[in-house]
Amino acid sequence: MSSSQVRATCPHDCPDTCALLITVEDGVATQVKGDPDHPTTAGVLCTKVARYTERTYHPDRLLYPLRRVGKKGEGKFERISWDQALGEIAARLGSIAARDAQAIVPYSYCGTMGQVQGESMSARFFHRLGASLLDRTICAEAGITGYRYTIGAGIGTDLEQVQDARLILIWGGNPVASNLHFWTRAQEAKRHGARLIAIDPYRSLTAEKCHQHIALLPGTDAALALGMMHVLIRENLIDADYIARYTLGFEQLEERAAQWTPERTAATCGISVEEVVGLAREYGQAAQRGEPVAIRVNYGVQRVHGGGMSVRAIACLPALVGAWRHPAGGVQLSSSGSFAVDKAALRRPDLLPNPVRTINMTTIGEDLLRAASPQFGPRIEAVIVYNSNPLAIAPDSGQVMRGFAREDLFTVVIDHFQTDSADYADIVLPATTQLEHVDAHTSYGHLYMMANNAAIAPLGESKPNTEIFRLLAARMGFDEALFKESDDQLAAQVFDRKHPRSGGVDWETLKRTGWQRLAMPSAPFAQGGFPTPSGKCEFYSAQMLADGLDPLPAYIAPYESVVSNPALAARYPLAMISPPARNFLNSTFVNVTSLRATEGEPTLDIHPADGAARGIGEGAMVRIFNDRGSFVARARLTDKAREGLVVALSIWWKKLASDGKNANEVTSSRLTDMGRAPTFYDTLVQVERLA
Ligand SMILES: Nc1nc2c(c(=O)[nH]1)N[C@H]1C(S)=C(S)[C@@H](COP(=O)(O)OP(=O)(O)OC[C@H]3O[C@@H](n4cnc5c(=O)[nH]c(N)nc54)[C@H](O)[C@@H]3O)O[C@H]1N2
Ligand SMILES: Nc1nc2c(c(=O)[nH]1)N[C@H]1C(S)=C(S)[C@@H](COP(=O)(O)OP(=O)(O)OC[C@H]3O[C@@H](n4cnc5c(=O)[nH]c(N)nc54)[C@H](O)[C@@H]3O)O[C@H]1N2
Ligand SMILES: [Mo]
Repeated sequence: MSSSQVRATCPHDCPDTCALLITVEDGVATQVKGDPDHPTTAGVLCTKVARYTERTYHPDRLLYPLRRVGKKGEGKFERISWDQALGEIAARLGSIAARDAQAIVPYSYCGTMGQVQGESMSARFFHRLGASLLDRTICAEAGITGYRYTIGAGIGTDLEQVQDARLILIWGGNPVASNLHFWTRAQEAKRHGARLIAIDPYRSLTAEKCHQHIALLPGTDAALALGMMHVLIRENLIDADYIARYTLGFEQLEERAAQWTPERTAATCGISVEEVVGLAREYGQAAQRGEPVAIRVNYGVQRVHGGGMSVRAIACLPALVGAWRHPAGGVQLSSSGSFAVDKAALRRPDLLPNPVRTINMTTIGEDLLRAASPQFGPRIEAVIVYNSNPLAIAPDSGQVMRGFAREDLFTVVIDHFQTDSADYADIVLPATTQLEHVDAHTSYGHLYMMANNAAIAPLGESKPNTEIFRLLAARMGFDEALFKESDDQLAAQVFDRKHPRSGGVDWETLKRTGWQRLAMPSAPFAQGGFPTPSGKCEFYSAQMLADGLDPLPAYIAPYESVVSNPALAARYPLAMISPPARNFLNSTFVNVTSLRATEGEPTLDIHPADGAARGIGEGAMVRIFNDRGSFVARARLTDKAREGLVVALSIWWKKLASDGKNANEVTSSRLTDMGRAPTFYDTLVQVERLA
């Protein structure tokens, strides 16, 4: 028997990007472990990825190309050969492109975070074709845009320093579920006496383990940050020296914050005046004592109308109190901006024959239903889906479903499984998993460049995304050499070796070692050096003004709340959020039996008072609805959800729910204040007991 260990990287959309060791015996992957030597993975994996082999060798893996034989959405398919599949796709795309290639739309997100199996060969293909571009906004664009205006780039507190913080605000994140290796370090800090405060409308798995939980109303985080600024400035808990040297616009910020008295803040956020004042004092006083104070702001705060502003307001706080002076202080939203990725080399935007339109993935439902017009351009005639499951994950799902159900639409879905989206495909193509292909990874939670080696041969006739687009390019007659580059050649172009932070990384070496830390210091802004236009932390942003936004941090009310839309709230009085369930990764892993068994079935957490008012008892089946649609879940009466709030942990596969629907039936496709991003957590609903 032959046995070996292969260095790999977790490909999933999670900040932790773990280093993996795969045990392979006689060509079969038998175990997936966390690399004990990788500093942030530290030998520990989440339950999901520890079961990676269960997903890879799942009996439902797609192993052959398929052609739809039933109606769209019905899920009836027949096996075809690769030759037939590629021939049909190339013929169809070719005839559409002969009229206007912009009628073809790629639809992809982060099923894999790999730079190679993500956007490399696929981007080259679509650019060369002249297809519409895709605005990949479904997750983080609001928050990262607000962060960039303020800090300059996705650079923040180094995860490897967090254990030394004395106060940690966990703001709109649930790291127990969604950022485990941050949580490990936060707990270490806690053991050394640090205070942990969760700011979250819901008592999440994380909030219940913090010293304090501030349960504000969804979408009101900017108000809380402004209220904190008010108290910090009024009580002189600020770092005047840091402000003078390294920030821009303090006077204007002071004026703005003056408007946010603790009373106004408390009323806006639905919390007490003591909570506002107490939070600001704790934060400011710890900083004044010279203690490292850290904020982990996460994407949970930015899935609302004012989501960009929420992140921006929070990102101002560390500069105000001088928290950046410490390696363990500051704020982290994402570390993605720390990496120098040569996207132009990978994706070749220079191949675009002429300027083309951009379709926003968040509004795919609306756009699929749109007619041709001078503003919109041609009607969408073909969608190629890979690394994503739009039928389950995109907002206003009823509309998305009607769009994908169009008989005249040609849809290709490339995936590991017959997802909700694959049921609407004309052709389904089987993709390889991370164990079967090569890739190179950045991270949005740590500072390591990562390599993924293929551990096993592709299962069945599955192929890497890259190979599929290589073959399609050949069928379309794209014969440039860049369509023949191997995955190793692509991977070698991922990290810009000449960039000082890349530390001269070499792909062959990285494949052997698995990972290499970026050459950058912790405490990135101890002496200013913010990558903003002014080089300072911008409390006032001229760029925002130029972009038509308020140049100062501001509170923007949710679209749908009791205060901002009382007429709507009269019919739909409950705010609904649908954050990730611990055992799923977006809609990935929902079909892994052991993980789904742990989550049970779609649930709705509802406060006992809200339940009682509707005659809903523990365990009752309920219907959650608004004008956009409805779905069914089992009620859990719990004060984890504050009164007026309901929580539907997500993202379920529709076909694995009793009613064939999920929480996105009721979410809206309206966009955030900046970044053109979704507002999943800005949703009013009503709930009723099912007869
Ligand atoms: N297990 C698991 N891990 C994951 C994922 C997963 O699906 N499952 N998804 C991955 C992905 S793609 C992402 S983007 C991240 C997301 O992970 P996080 O950034 O942690 O964000 P969310 O899970 O969206 O929400 C986290 C918390 O924000 C709270 N929240 C909701 N609305 C608000 C609000 O208006 N204000 C505040 N302060 N809090 C609010 C929710 O109640 C929730 O507890 O996690 C990644 N990791
Ligand atoms: N209601 C609600 N909706 C949400 C969210 C929420 O919190 N609430 N969160 C939003 C967020 S933060 C995000 S990031 C999006 C996530 O949305 P998506 O990025 O679409 O994520 P997944 O649902 O996990 O779907 C990824 C798909 O890619 C496939 N895949 C994985 N690797 C490969 C590969 O190598 N090749 C190919 N071809 N396919 C592969 C997987 O099998 C899976 O079916 O969902 C958003 N939707
Ligand atoms: Mo995400």
